[in-house]
Amino acid sequence: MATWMMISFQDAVSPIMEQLIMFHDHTMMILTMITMSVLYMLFSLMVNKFINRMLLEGQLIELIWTLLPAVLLVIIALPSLKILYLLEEINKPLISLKAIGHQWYWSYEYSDFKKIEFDSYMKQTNEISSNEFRLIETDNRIMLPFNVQSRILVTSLDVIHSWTIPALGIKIDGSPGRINQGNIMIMRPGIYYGQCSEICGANHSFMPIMMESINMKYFTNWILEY
Ligand SMILES: *[C@@H]1O[C@H](CO)[C@@H](O)[C@H](O)[C@H]1NC(C)=O
Ligand SMILES: [Cu+2]
Repeated sequence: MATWMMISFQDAVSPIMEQLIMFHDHTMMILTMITMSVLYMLFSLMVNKFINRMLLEGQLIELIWTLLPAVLLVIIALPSLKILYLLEEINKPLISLKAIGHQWYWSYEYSDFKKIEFDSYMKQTNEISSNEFRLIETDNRIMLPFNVQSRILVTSLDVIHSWTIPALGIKIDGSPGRINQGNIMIMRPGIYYGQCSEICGANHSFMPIMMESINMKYFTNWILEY
């Protein structure tokens, strides 16, 4: 869940975001290792008193400092590519949610069941209650059940927007005249937030995304009673 004073990632609520966080940790370990050894070498160069003015070449050391970075790059590239292709994977989604970007709000459609359509505007600061988050709460939430394969279709009616929920590891551009598809698999109930992520005009910062994840029974009730 998003809370105050967070500096790192939110907890993952989808398998893909778990993979992304693990990949981030893996890459950070390699980065720390490189930074520390470079700093050590810089420091020891400054303090030691050895000189070797006649040095022209050293085949072995050159081989090592060429091959080692190459191997490190492969170790980063392989899991990165794996997740990149996993992001595009989609497996018989049960529910399709359409998100349409407008200047400056999102509108949503659930057309699998009956024609459910609504706009989702940011709540102004004077409208929120004390348990809500400023600039990220919306008047109408999107609902989706957890532990179900769903699909998000993103498009736009004016300029390019980008629909994202970081906790789900999803970021999809909404371009006018195109429909982009993404896969949603929420693991837990909860409320997840996101913000438009493509500069789309004056009120770009004020078109947040808010999703509530509930169980299938409540979700069907919500659909039936809409
Ligand atoms: C942006 O939103 C604010 C607050 O809702 C509104 O007063 C303002 O007119 C909007 N700006 C534009 C350019 O529409
Ligand atoms: Cu935007």
